[in-house]
Amino acid sequence: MPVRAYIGLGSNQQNPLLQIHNALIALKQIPQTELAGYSRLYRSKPIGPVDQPDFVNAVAAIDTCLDAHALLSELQSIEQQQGRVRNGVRWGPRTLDLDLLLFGDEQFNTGRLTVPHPGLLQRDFVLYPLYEIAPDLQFNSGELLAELVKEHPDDELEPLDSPEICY
Ligand code: A4P
Ligand code: MG
Repeated sequence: MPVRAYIGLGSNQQNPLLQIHNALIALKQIPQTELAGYSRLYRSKPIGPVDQPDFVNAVAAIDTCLDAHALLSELQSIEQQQGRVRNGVRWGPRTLDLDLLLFGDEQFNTGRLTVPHPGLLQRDFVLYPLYEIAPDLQFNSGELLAELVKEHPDDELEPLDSPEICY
C-alpha cells in the first residue's frame, strides 16, 4: 500500500519560481510514486541568515511505495540535478531544498533522516501551504493542523499568482 508523504519545497536562487515548477515535475517522475497534489507558491522571508534573498516555498503531497530513505535519496538527487551546492552554510541560500515533512504517521530519527521534519510545526511557509492541501491533517501528537495554523502568524507570507500549470 502506498504511503502519503508531504514534501516541503524551497528555493531562493536562480529563478526560484522556475526551480519550484521544475521540482514538481521531477517529483512526478520518482519511481513507484504519484504526485497527489501541490499548494500555491508562496514568497517568504528567510529563516536563518537574513542577508539572502526571499524564498519561494510550496508543499506537495505524494503517494509512494518507496521506503522513506529511498525517497530521501530521490529527493536529494533532484536537488543535485537542479544545481544544489552544499557549502556547509546551515540555512544558507539554495537553488532547491526538498524536505520530507511527513511520511504517513511514522516517527523516527536515524541520523540521516528525522521524520516528522524538525522545523515542521514552527514554520509558516510550511504550515500554510500544507493546510491548503491537507486541511484535515492531524499530527501524531493529536494536534490538528487547522488549530496550529490559527495560532501561527503568517509573518509576511505572500501567496504568489502563478499561472495555472497542470503537472
Ligand atoms: N535530513 C534529516 N531529516 C530530513 C528530512 N526530514 N528531510 C538530513 C530532508 N532531509 C533530512 O539537509 C541536511 C541533512 O538533513 C540531509 O543530508 C539529510 O540527511 P540539507 O538539505 O543538506 O541542509 P539544510 O537544508 O541547510 O539544513 P536543514 O537543517 O535541513 O535546514 P532546513 O530545515 O531545510 O531549512 N527560510 C525560508 N523562508 N524558506 C525556506 O525554505 N529553508 C531553510 C532550510 C532555512 N530558511 C528558510 C528555508
Ligand atoms: Mg533541508
